[in-house]
Amino acid sequence: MTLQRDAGLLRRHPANPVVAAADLPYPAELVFNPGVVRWRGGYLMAFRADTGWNPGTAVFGSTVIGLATSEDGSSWRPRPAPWIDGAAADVLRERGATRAYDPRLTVVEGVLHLSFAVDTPHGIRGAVARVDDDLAGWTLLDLTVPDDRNLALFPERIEGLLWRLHRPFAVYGRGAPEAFDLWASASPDGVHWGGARLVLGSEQVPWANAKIGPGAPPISVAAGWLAFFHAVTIDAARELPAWHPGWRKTYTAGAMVLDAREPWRVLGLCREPLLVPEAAYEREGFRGHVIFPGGAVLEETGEVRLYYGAADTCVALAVGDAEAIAARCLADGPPPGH
Ligand code: BMA
Repeated sequence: MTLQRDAGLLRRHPANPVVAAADLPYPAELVFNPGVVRWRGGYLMAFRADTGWNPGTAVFGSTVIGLATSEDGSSWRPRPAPWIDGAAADVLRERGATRAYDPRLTVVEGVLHLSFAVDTPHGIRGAVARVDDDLAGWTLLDLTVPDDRNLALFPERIEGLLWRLHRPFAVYGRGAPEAFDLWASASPDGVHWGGARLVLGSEQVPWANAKIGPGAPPISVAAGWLAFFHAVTIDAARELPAWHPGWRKTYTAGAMVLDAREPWRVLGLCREPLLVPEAAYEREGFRGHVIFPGGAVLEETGEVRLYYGAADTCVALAVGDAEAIAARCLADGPPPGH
């Protein structure tokens, strides 16, 4: 499968990568997969940082979630110490967690929320947590049943309910390997979730031949919700540059518009990817050719800043016009039926 060119709706920021491992004041070989929100007049980022690369086993010894702050959204100051170590935090460790990673941040009704993936010996689970105002502590609200991850909360209640996008791993009953889809579910309180609806099947994304998953928490646009996602294309014949031996998956960013009141309904899907790995920092690293969007900030000017992990190695930023991206999704129309 040949990857299409990108839709030409985003520009990479000249300061890219905006956060790299060398910027961290603690040991890290990789810093990637950021969640970003506007917070207290500035910007707040949560990211994944890995250290202790073992070339023999091709795994990292430790994964943590770190925080960084910024006044302008492009120059970032990491905090002096890691924030969450999934293997050490009591509430996760007592549930058997071995690591926590891929954070997303959403301010819901003025309260900062964090969602992230948790590896456990009984499967991968998605966590939803409420964060204290001073960022010192957090309260776990929900851990999904396995296997599920890439949780992204909507920033507002819809018809009185909280909503999240997520990506369960339907290993049996789905046919093709890794044909995983994007779902939504709702909750009255952030603790009890249900009413799951399929949002987008991986087969509906024209440039993907494997799994898809939610990216950044959706942002509000005139027609509904603009939601960014990641989509995976595997070329079995082409090994990609990576420290990870045998890496063949290309991750791209895509966009769709969801209905304002029925957020599982896709009003428009941009038929071309929004970002395809092209820059050196997207093509080379721990896993080359990876763009993994986790944070979207809508500015008052209408500009959207999309923050993404690049090559599973650093954090990068691309900017565009939110309504223009939504308009392209709507012009392309809803995806063909499930
Ligand atoms: C996914 C997750 C992400 C990672 C991506 C690309 O399955 O593990 O953390 O960025 O793969 O390697």
